Amino acid sequence: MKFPKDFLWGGATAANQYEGAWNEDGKGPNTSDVITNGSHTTPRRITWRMADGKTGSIPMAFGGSMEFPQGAEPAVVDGEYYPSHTATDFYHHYKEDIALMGEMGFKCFRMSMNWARIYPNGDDEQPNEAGLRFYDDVFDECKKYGIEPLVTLSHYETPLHLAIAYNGWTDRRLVDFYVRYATTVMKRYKGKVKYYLTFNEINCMDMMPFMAGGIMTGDAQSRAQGAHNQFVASALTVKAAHEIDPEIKVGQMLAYQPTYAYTCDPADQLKVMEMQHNTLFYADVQTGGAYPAWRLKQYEREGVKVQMEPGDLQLLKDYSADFLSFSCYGSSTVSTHKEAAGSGNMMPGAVKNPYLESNAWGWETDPDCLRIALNTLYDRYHKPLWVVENGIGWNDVKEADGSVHDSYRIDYLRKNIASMRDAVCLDGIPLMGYTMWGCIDLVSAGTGEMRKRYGFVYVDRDDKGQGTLARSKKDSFGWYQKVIASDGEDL
Ligand code: BGP
Repeated sequence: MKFPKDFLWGGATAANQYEGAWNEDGKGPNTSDVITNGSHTTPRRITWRMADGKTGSIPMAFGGSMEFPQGAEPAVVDGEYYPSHTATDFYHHYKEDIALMGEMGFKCFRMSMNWARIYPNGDDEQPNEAGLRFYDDVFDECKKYGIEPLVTLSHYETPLHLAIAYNGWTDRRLVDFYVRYATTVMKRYKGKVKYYLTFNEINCMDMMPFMAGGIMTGDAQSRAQGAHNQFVASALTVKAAHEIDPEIKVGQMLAYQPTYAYTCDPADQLKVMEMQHNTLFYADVQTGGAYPAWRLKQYEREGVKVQMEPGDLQLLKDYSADFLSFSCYGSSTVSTHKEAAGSGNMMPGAVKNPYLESNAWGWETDPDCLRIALNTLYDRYHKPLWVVENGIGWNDVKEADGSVHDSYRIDYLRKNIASMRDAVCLDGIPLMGYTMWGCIDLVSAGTGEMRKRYGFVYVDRDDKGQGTLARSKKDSFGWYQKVIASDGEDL
């Protein structure tokens, strides 16, 4: 069995984890630039400064509320280490990296554009020409190798000024700032970029409002308002895109994983339903075009009042996403019987699935997750899909001769791609492409570590930011090259 000829094979990255050059050529700071390193046992921290110069930090809470001390503003603090500041330096290595992607046979490169590189404060009147020129160069380089860019407009970053002065996406004015930014780039790169994603893993607004929306308050009201404003911004971006160039397709990007019940107790099935609802709410609105009744009831019960402007609901309906893309690394298992073990791919409350293996960070690998995810999402939304993140984090070892023997990665990808192939060839799911996460090594979003590597290409850099940044091919590099060349037949 083979994938269609026009299937967009490739890899995925994000500016704040890959690009570096955080304060070069007029770029402003963004929210990810004030988040320190962590590990799989210690959370990353958001650093702050007071007007009197006092500094400190708060842990990046997952799912909970965040409390900055009164008067504290998130800021870059001397003596701290911030992984995003140099990351793996795509900014100065883009030619080399894109050549490596070309050598693997990539048809597509998912990257994000750094909003603060284009509008340094977010609310500026004029864009930063040097920032625009950098992405022109990147897209020209992609074109040389016949690689189609897929651009995420905001991947876990918001210009820092918008967090401080507006409390991020809780403020409706961000809609205008974002649409100005999106319109600027869609016009500038007309003919060069056909595919855009509006917000990376938009549903992570619920778990990480600072990362997903520059929001400094973690309460339910702030998160709901932040999500609504992002939905409106997405719809207006779809509208603008179609006016600028009917060829442009704008997709939603959702963090998705199948959720299983630990037992056949109906109470466990209800738990699954609740977890799936929490995730799919975001796709119901952005791709489906309407708020689901159950969520409105929940807001009512919790006293959450989302401020909507007249016409918002019609806008969401008229300009829903053209396609639905998602990240999927494995699955998650929930139970009302067992104490949550804290494992299972970032899903709070998940328990260990006895049938599955996991990596050193407790992320379970599930050979059937993609087929299940693709069928579930297509059954519900009937729109083209795109797997824009999938892969496995591993503390790879580079041998003295520069080689990296990552057979575990090949094994993971082989099973996952086979599952995706079944969805396409046996179930008839319209799948646009597949971009493996972190195709060139980059820093981890969850922990800030460098050792949690995903790539086909190793980058010499450690958890403290030391290393030559030299690139070397892992065993999986040649394997993926062969997969692409055979249209996914030779796994
Ligand atoms: C997704 C994010 C990515 C990425 C990936 C792996 O949730 O969209 O930015 O990093 O997960 O996660 P981590 O880096 O924590 O291993």
